[in-house]
Amino acid sequence: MSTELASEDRFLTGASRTSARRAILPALMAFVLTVTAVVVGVQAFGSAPATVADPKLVADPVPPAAAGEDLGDGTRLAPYEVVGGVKVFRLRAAPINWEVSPGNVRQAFAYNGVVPGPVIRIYEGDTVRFILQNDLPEATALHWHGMDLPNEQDGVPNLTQPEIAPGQSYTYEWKAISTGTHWYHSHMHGDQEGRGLYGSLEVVPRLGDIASDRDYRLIVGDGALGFVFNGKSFPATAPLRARVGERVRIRLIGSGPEMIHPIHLHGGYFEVVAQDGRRLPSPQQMDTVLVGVGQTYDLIWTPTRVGKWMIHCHIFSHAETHTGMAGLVSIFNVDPPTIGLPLPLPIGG
Ligand SMILES: [Cu+2]
Repeated sequence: MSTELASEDRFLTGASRTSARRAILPALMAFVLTVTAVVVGVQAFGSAPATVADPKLVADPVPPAAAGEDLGDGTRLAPYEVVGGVKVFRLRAAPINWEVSPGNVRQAFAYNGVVPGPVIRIYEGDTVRFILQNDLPEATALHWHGMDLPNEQDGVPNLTQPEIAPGQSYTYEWKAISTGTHWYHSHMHGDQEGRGLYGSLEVVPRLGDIASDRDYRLIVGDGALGFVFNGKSFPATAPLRARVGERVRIRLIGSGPEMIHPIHLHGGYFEVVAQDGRRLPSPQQMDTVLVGVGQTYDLIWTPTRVGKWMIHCHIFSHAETHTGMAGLVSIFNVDPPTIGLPLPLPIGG
């Protein structure tokens, strides 16, 4: 009960706080007792369907088109509309049946019907609004990881906002100040994020972004969906395309929720050019980077040879089975250059 009182007290400010507390305390206690009784009753009544993989719980499927343009890495760009100068995004959290790899269907939670949720790409200085509809069988809240924003928009249930109950919607609004590669995710319970409630949040700097010919993201997951890149386990991970000589940007995002993964790229080194959205003053050359939960890294890779080059977690139980590769593996299909590079000398006359 003391937690409930403290929670209510947060919404009172300034000189009104003491007198208001004195006046409303008895009524508040009665109210809290009533609410607690109702909540306990609802939880007892509703606990069984919330924890069982019941097909009836799966909401109406969301057509993938609602999640926007395919970015070529298994993710989709979030569509938005501009209302009074504000970019307005709509996100619907709902249970879905998600095929992690052929024949491996899990009950997932998803934003707009896809895992990861759609990629939110905005510009520094944009004012953005997110209308989140909760069609999950349980409460939720949405956190904007890495964003510099007002505390009440931070998306932490029972700290900066009330929980968003099933069937309710909630609106967030903030101005994009932090730039670079970040992400968004459920901040409710430990398992909502691992079941698919996360996505890439990319803020393009007004003064110029990291130059690249290709822009891919790989969100690393190790929760209820197993070991997944962008919601898929190899061989279902999206094949990535590049050409020799191109600057390929790879945004690695550690969504966890549990583990640290050494992500290794075959075919030479890459440069780590940003961490947690911040440009590094001295990019580092590596072939393996350790991606912890909550971290993001921006890599630039310039392929020098044609072929099929793996990018994978180097903990083999996260990427291999006795019957072949599975889990955290994606393949870069590198084609010859089109222009701009000298072609190999012809053999013979
Ligand atoms: Cu791993």
